[in-house]
Amino acid sequence: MRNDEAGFSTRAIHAGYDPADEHGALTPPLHLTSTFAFDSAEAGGEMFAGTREGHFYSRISNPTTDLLERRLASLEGAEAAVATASGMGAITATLWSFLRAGDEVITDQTLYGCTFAFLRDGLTRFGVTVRQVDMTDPAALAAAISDKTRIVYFETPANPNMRLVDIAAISAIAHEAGAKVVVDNTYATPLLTRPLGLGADVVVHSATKYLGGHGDLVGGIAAGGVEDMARVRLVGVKDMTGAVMSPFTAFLVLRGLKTLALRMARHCESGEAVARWLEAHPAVASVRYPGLESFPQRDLAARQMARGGGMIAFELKGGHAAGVAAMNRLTMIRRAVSLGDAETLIQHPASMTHSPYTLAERAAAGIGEGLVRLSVGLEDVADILGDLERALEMAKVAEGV
Ligand code: 4LM
Repeated sequence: MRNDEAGFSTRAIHAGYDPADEHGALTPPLHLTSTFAFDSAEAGGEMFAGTREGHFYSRISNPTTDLLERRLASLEGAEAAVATASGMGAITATLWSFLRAGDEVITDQTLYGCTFAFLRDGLTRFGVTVRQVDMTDPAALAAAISDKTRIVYFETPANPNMRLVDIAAISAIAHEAGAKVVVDNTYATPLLTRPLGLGADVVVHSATKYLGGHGDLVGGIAAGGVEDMARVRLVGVKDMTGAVMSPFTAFLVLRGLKTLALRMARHCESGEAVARWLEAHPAVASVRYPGLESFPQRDLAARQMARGGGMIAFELKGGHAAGVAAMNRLTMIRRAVSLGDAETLIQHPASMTHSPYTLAERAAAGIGEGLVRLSVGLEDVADILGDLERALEMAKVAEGV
């Protein structure tokens, strides 16, 4: 069986590894080493010169991390990948690698809060122009793009309001203008959406979320073409950010990937059930979930996502105060940022993950002050609904619904 012909789960479990190379060890070993001994001084010099293959320092490469990179590249349909210390490490290393003063980046208006802050406050200090458009409308990008635009950047579904961006349409416009397309695929995972197959050039992930899947690590990964990834590794990670993934983290992400398809199936099944339940509840004003008939971009969701995923954004009729009060009444669902864990997590984007935005910036991005974000976990769905029911029942009473 050739690895690239095997199914998704098979590749998530086997790609890039043969136990025969590691004393028959079924589980890929954890190479917890910072440096590697050279056979000779000349061999070391050749590795530094790039004329001899091999690992020589774990800020550049490491066998455990390398396996994760090859496995994730296989799942995303990429030529290569680079693992990083965090999702922000993947994003910053990728953008630093391709941008210089005078260049322009165009991004969607809705982004994870720290990505937004990095673009607004970080890149701009070094002479990069950052422009934001509503990327749910490809015509807005077509009107804004210019020959200075080097990167077009977005998330789909976007954190936290679940807006989708049409990867194929945006990529066609970006490529016409000579810009690279970078997509944050954290919410969808390669199981639901494969941006590179739809025209994107680079995919970035917070591996902290679904890829790791167990809330026990912080990590990131970028995937794309061989040349782009060499640049991200040698410029963005090695020299500019130093944001390299620890081999121990790579070991944990490799373990998480083995069950990615199983976990995502459950996240999607429960996500759909919870979204439908919320939509039917009298205390709920609106629900945004790509698998619902009421989802405004339902056609795009059907084209671009295999299923709706595990993330839901909703607003209660009582707005911000009701949302916060309901969050405080939950007993099993954890009040926590992050997402994609076994535990169901709830958070309030305006005061937490998206607090780097100003009020006006949140309004422009369509991030409501009362929006509540739910990451539906792997518990029995009856228990998730039971906890929500108790919390919302009281909200209903409080609202006189
Ligand atoms: C959160 N998110 O939303 P690291 N890209 C996306 C994200 O949601 C995140 C990152 C990148 C949350 C963290 C507190 C779409 C993070 C950044 O946290 O650096 O691995 O990923 O709750």
